[in-house]
Amino acid sequence: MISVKSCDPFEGQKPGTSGLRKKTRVFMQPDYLETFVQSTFDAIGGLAGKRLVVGGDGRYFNRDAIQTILRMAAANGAAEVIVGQGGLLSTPAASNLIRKNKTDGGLILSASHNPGGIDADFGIKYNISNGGPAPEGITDAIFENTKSIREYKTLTTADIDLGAIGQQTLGDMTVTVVDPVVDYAQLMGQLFSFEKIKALLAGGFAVRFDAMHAVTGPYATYILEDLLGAPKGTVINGVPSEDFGKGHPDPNPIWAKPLVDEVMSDNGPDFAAASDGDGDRNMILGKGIYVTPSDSLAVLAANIHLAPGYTSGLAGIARSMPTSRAADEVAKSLGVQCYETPTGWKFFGNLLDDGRVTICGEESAGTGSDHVREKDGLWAVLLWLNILAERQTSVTDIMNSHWQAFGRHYYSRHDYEAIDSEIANTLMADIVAQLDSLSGTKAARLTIADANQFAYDDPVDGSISRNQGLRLFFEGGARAVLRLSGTGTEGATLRVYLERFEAPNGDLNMDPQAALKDVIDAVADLTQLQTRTGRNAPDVIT
Ligand code: VG1
Ligand code: CO
Repeated sequence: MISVKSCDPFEGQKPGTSGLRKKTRVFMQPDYLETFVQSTFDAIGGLAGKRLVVGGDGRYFNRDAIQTILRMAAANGAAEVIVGQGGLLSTPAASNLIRKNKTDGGLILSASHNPGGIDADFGIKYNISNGGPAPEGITDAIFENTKSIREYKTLTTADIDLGAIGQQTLGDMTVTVVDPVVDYAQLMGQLFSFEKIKALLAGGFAVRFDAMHAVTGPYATYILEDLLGAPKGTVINGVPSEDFGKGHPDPNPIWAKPLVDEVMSDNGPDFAAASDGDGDRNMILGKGIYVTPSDSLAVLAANIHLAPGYTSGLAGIARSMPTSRAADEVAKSLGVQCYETPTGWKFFGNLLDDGRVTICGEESAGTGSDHVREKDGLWAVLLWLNILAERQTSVTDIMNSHWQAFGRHYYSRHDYEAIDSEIANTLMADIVAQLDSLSGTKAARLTIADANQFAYDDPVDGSISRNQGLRLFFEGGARAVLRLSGTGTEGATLRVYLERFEAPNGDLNMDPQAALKDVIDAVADLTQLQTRTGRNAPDVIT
């Protein structure tokens, strides 16, 4: 039993969308990680006799953190911890292992798309026995515990050999080191027609996958190159490094620019994709085309029955509120419900567990299904490949025919990163203060029809989540959403989500920024965000 030195991991702030994320050096302070871990074990009623899965995206401090967690789990009476070899597990693979081994839960070490390294970011989150992120009841309890915790339990033991597959003992606890890839690859083989994808690739269909020096490297190399026969070199940046090659493992047109440039060039691949640090998100590209994540969700939903694991179709679709309403059109045509949840995967868990939805997605490039309880980057890539193999056509053709059938939801997200927190909070508060009087007012060339803050009533457990983003609905159907990021570690990040619908008989081939010009100007006019933040353009446009 070790007394905790004064330490408040959340700094009095309730956790955001995905556990605890801070600078790596903050995590490396004495007792810091321990405070979070013991608070988590206490929040789930202790660990006696329980089994956990532990793994991370391989960033700096991953291995040390795992050794600390293993000692604490043993001291807290756990029966077994299953760890990925080398401490590696992608987030969806960890979710799969929790479900497959029926463990009580798991700890995932990642700050996802945030850069890694001693001067970058680290993170940790707890997942429950369904394999999904802990719901707010548990994250709130962890947060409360961190405020009052006085001591934690650990052992003084040598390190476990994380390289050796098989069982070792730590105190009275079993540590089972497993290959991080095989179970996951097996699951993918059950959901998709590897034969069809193999034939597509053998026919010369060229694929490029950018693992961004992060955890999907070993998964993508094994599945795409070894199992599906794609040529060596199909996977680039495929060896996970502790600082992600000093890059930013965020699969978007800014951080994966070399890949985007390649597909836009004359002799680029037919299909390209990238994944983020922990492997739960994806970017999809075809020759000459970037598929927005919102459109990807809609296309996957409309075509998912072509994959063997989904031949019976969809129970329903769920999307996060800022995600475009393209998926709603698909749901309508299939006669199934489309649920709208707050940002963050944890809200999909109840809907999936209750059998209400089969596929879920977020505008931030997270897509997934009921096969695990996390978003899953490679899953989305393989589903796209399975669909392309069945339809024998190009990504561009699939997009054009989708828009001709359903209309096009022009969409873009503008991020203003690392802005002063006070400026960001005041900007949001000022709009909230005017919310009731905004209807009918002009903003640049548009008129506001309605404005509100999104609140979610969970239809399964009845919980209510309020203040989940500011929504501005304009006359004519355009929409803008403003919210502050919950995953950043420096200042505040303001996300502005912009959307406008164009019917099937309209102009379906505009440049998205041009198509959204009126909405962009309306938000600028209403919030004066450029004057307030001192930025004349967003840092990242997706
Ligand atoms: C961002 C995304 C959100 C996603 C979250 C975690 O959150 O917008 O859609 O679920 O990251 O994804 P925020 O609060 O910064 O907007 V990941 O890949 O970091 O686990
Ligand atoms: Co991620």
